[in-house]
Amino acid sequence: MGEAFIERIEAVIVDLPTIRPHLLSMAVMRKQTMVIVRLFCSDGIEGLGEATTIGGLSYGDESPEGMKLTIDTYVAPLLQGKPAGSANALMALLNYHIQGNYFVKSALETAVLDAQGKRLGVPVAALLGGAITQTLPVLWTLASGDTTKDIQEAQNLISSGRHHTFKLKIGRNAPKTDIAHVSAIKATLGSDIKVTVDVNQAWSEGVAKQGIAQLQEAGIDLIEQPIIKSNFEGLARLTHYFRVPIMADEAAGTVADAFKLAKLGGGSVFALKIAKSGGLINIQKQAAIALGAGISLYGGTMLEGTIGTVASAQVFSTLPNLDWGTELFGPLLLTDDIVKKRVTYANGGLEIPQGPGLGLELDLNQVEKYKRK
Ligand code: MUC
Ligand code: MG
Repeated sequence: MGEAFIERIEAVIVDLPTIRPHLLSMAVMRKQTMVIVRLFCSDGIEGLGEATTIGGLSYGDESPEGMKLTIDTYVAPLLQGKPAGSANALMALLNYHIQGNYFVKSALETAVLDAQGKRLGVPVAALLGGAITQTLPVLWTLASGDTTKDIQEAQNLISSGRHHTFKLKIGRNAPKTDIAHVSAIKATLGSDIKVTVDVNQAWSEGVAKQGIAQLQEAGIDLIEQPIIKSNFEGLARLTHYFRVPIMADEAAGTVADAFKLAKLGGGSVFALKIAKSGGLINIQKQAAIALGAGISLYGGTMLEGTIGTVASAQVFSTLPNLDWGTELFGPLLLTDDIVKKRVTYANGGLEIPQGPGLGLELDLNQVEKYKRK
């Protein structure tokens, strides 16, 4: 049998309802939109990938509609007929012909790795050097916008054993209001429960200096992306100034961003996301930079559905310095799914599917139901 090649690539936009509105500083999510990539190969194997962003164009600079157009118009014709087995070769080709578009590249690379894993009968993590763990710790984000509801939600999740660490999204309200909200939640949950805060770039450096001082005082464990992503030096100043760890999220986009931040000391933790970095293989490159610089890692999410979440989990499971665990709870924010078997969350963690590739199967009836018409 000769080498398999790529026959066809399909991109489908799917809208799935969320269990409740999810409030971030820059957007309110009432549904999640994902672009599902189906990569059909000449040996009959299909690879799956996912390109998902948050709130249309309010978080990243690729929209679901734009990502589908990019795949249909530029990516599919470029990859059609090419050997399917080498993600490195295919990504080099994509990077040569297509600038930016990291979310799209991540989805394509995921589909190539999924197909190759299925072909060889191994999980994607095995193609990336092998997994260190088959489960990953997962926190939950409290983002209903209401302090009492958030506390109730956290207490229910603690007693069911599903999560024991929580992230709070702030930056929509005046700092004083947000800090009171965070402090009330932390005080109620107590010192055994870790609480982190994501400002999603909403504060100026001056406001951040005052706000973080109060959050540190309230016992918050980690501060995520307090200021605009382009202010690397400001992030370094805050990292040096405070005892509480500062995490770079939006700032730590690409491999080059990770290198520049590491050089400056911008952040003592990096939030890694396959969509920001342009794929799973780049996550390992960012992780190597962090390892060399003594920076801790956190497995981030673009609030992907099951395919993007499992792709992230496959690469995160290979990282030795994932000190802050992960936030791979995306599928739990959705009322329904498009895969045949949903992933399992228990005891504060995600069980990573161990089947070939991503270990997932698309449910075509569900895709039809939620597909944008
Ligand atoms: C972000 O910036 O971290 C991740 C979890 C969540 O609730 O929002 C995302 C985005
Ligand atoms: Mg964040």
